[in-house]
Amino acid sequence: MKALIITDIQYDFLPGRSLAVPGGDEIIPLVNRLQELFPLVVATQDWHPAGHSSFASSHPGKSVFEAIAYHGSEQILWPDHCVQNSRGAEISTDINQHHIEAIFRKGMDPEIDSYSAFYDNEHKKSTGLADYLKGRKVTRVYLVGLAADFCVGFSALDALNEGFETYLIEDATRPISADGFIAMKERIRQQGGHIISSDMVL
Ligand code: VGL
Ligand code: ZN
Repeated sequence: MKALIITDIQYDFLPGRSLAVPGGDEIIPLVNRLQELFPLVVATQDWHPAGHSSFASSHPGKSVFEAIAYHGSEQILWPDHCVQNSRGAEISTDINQHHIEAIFRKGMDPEIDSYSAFYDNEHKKSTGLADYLKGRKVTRVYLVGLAADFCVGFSALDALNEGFETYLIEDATRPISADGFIAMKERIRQQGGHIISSDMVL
């Protein structure tokens, strides 16, 4: 059984919004076409409380995109984004939601950021996605969405750790940083993941 995981296609990650991923809107028609090919589709939603510790605005004197040490690990400081119940946190209505069976939210802990669809960045709490997929007899996962070098990439690494055969569909994702995505793809390949193009699925 295979599943498609659609990561964070929310307004704040789309052009013109606070944490816009360049070209993020371009993937939406392809993501919708891909959904038709999967017996199971799930999505994730970045869902931060106002004043989240990953926001630069929560750290006076610090700038957006600066990396700081926080709780003993590195935290990149982001513009305010995907605040619970805000318009920016909504999944784009251009995404067909008829096939999406469940939406896994992440980033609710005010003190811990959460890129992966499976675990927070300190691997303290599971979203339940791995158990959900295993309960549905999924062995192979395909990842699409935003951003390639953060939430999609870290989801792929966790999927591999959870024992799923893992495919990142490169043209159905866009990165915040092109260089960051090159490094992420290397990590995914080293751990046994596959970087593929949508024409290998369609
Ligand atoms: C993301 C940075 C902060 C993502 C979420 O969805 O890739 N990136 N929060
Ligand atoms: Zn976030």
